[in-house]
Amino acid sequence: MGLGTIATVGAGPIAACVDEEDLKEDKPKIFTPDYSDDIEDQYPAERNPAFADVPDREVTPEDIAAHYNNFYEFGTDKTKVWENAQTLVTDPWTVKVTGLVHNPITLDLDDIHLKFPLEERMYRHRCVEAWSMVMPWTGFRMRDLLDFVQPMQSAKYVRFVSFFRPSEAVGQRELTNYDWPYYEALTIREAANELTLMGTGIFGHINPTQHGAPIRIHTPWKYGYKSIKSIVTIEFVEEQPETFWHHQWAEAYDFVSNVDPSKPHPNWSQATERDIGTDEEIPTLKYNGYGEWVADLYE
Ligand SMILES: Nc1nc2c(c(=O)[nH]1)N[C@H]1C(S)=C(S)[C@@H](COP(=O)(O)O)O[C@H]1N2
Ligand SMILES: [Mo]
Repeated sequence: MGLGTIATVGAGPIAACVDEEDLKEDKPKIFTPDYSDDIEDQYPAERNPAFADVPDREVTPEDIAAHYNNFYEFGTDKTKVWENAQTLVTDPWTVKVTGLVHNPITLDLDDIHLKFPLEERMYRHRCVEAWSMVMPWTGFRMRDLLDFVQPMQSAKYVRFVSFFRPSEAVGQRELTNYDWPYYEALTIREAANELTLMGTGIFGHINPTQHGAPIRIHTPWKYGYKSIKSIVTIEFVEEQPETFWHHQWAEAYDFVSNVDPSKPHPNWSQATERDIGTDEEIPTLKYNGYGEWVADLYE
């Protein structure tokens, strides 16, 4: 996993014979993009008491969460994504909200952080690869964006597209068997669900690039790949859209992709998961434990 460096450097007092400065040099760092003071003043946002913590789980240490990422635009080695992602320029940034809406809008970096009320929520995050984390995310409800743009009656799905900038993303240059840019989608009802967050920050500050700066989504009852990072387009459409991973391997990655311990991946069981913070193997929960919020969407 390559987490050895972090654990060594992060753990407790450093032995007297070790040059502390040298160790600091080697330590993976956490960089957050440098946005305006107005934006930075939004952090940390107030935590929503309904999602203040996750019962029976420990918060994943930030050092681990920030250096173990899936973001194929920056390669397939999860321990290198944080470093490779530093080449992505996220200021300026725009998100075009378009398609079947009465009020289309293009959000700039200020709008992303200032237009809708930000809050913090502790969420479980379950990757389809059977590992998980628990992290405090900052963001606004996708529902607030829906209220603003006013989807038309005919809009049934929301489609999200990430950036396409091969010059800034080594994975888009080298992983040529993928259908870039990354794209995902939700039904309108899923997008309007209380849980669905447009994620602008993590651990009380702006998203580091590896977590999807400046804006990504969080749908914590679904596998992590539905939570598309670094979005540039949000489009409201009538027909169910294709998605990046379904296009890649349809039998393994369906449109809905709700966390379900009883439905194995073609290559492994989904009954348990490894918490990458504690390294414990724990049972996977139906809807990742969020059934009370979302089960009615699927009845
Ligand atoms: N654009 C884009 N978004 C993405 C991915 C990706 O490769 N590209 N990977 C997904 C997967 S598989 C997971 S598990 C999460 C990881 O989010 P994190 O690195 O912030 O924990 O991002 C998701 N969003
Ligand atoms: Mo994932």
